[in-house]
Amino acid sequence: MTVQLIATQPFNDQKPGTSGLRKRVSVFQSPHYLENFVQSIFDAITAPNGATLVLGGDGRFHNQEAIQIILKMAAANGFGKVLVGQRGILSTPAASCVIRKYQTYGGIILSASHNPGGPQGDFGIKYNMANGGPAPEKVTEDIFARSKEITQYRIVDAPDIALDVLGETDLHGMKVEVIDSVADYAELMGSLFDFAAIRQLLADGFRIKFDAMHAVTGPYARAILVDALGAPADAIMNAEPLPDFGGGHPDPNLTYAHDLVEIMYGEDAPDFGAASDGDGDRNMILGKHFFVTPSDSLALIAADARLAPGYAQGIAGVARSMPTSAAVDRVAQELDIPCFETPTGWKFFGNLMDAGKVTLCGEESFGTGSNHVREKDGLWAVLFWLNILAIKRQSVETIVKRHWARFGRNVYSRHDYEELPSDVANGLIDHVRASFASLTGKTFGAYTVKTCDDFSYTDPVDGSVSQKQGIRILFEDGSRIVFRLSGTGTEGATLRIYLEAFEPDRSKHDLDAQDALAEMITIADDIAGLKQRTGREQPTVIT
Ligand code: G16
Repeated sequence: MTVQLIATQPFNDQKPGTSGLRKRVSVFQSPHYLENFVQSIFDAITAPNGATLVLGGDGRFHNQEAIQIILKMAAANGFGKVLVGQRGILSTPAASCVIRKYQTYGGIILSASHNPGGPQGDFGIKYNMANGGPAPEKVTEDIFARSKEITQYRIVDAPDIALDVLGETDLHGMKVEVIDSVADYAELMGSLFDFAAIRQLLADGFRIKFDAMHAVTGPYARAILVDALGAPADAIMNAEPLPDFGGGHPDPNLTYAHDLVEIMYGEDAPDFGAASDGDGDRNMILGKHFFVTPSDSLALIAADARLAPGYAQGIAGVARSMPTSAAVDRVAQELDIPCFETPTGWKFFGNLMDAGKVTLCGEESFGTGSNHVREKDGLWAVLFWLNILAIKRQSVETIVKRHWARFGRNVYSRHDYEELPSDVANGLIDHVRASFASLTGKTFGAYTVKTCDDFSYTDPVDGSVSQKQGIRILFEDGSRIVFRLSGTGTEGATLRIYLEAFEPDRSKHDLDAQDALAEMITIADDIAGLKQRTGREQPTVIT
């Protein structure tokens, strides 16, 4: 076995987005592409000789090949040990859990999350720090800077390592330890939630359906929901992880998790439904014929956090991304705890959690989590809901409606326009930005614009500033429209429009969100010239 120095040339497109570098599989398969980025990570993080790394991915197409390359590069770059999930698999929250539990230097996670997989699909890679969370912007900028000047990478010339059997192997002096992908994570969940109460709820006939979408959470859900909590095996659907997610789009929302949605809105629907995404960090929560928005889910969990043993002492504070609805702000106000508003991207929560300022965090993009790890966590959210349901013994719909009756309802929806030509999307954003002065004070039907801005965030812990994180049009009555371009797409640009209105009147809480927001939807079109600029009559996805 020898260390090889391979000459290479920089690629100019390795700038990490909202969550790491995501590209088509074919891009990652092109010569030196993955290797350049991995070497750029290793150069940027300057780990001491002999450091330990965690490595795993969501099992999508190209996962195995990439794991082998990264192991050989880690050995050539002086790492002492790599903890790798069995068969190269670790859900994103499980990777975060393992990094924290074994106090490793950091970890590499291979995932393009909710983006489709397979040879024509997407692949992704990101670096997580010793706290278990995604690298902050300062580090991703260093990685990007290295990727623009790289001239060579280091790799060991060695045969592939077997990853199906647990145990330790030597790779050019570096230990490769294959670990159980599920065990550490399942143990952590058992320490946070009232498993006995959930087991009793299920034994009493409460029916659940969890859609793993042929992605990474199948084995985790089986170990926890079926083996530990006693749910029947058929409570989990699409449980077998597949490299192409069975041809589906592993994004747990009303459009892409349609199999589950049909069941939950059909005859004889189960009492509780949930789905997770490609790498297990997102969640969607459903009741019988009822959808819980991620923003409401966060607010509800915050309000009832004390029902779960891991949070029985109360929560220190909450944080949400700017486009997430202000439902959780109202709960924070009543609990008299701080509430932080950050840019989109889980990495912005890390400092707040490390500093003990917040316990719970969430995003409208189907992400909810807490300081138990430093990633959002799909199954954690499912277990939190089951814990609450096991204690309250009310339906999902009743719990949500009682929450609205108490706090008021932040009516909310997100409209996505996927795969727009980049110039069209950028033109639209520039146009709205250029209209700030003329919009302020303008009245559209029942709504008057109070102010407009480009959201900017100063991290209260390290003082770092992130600018241009989305355009906010704020109305006099507290309603708002936010325009933002996604940072996770791989093809063209995805425009996201976030719509929110506050409804204190209980008699109107049953209205469908699209109906309640109809006027705002028209105003968004007026302000941005949506239909005319995009040539689209409808959004691609409505959540
Ligand atoms: C990632 C980030 C999230 C973010 C989401 C959507 O999630 O971790 O913090 O909210 O993307 O980002 P965007 O609106 O820029 O597409 P995931 O599940 O894809 O890792």
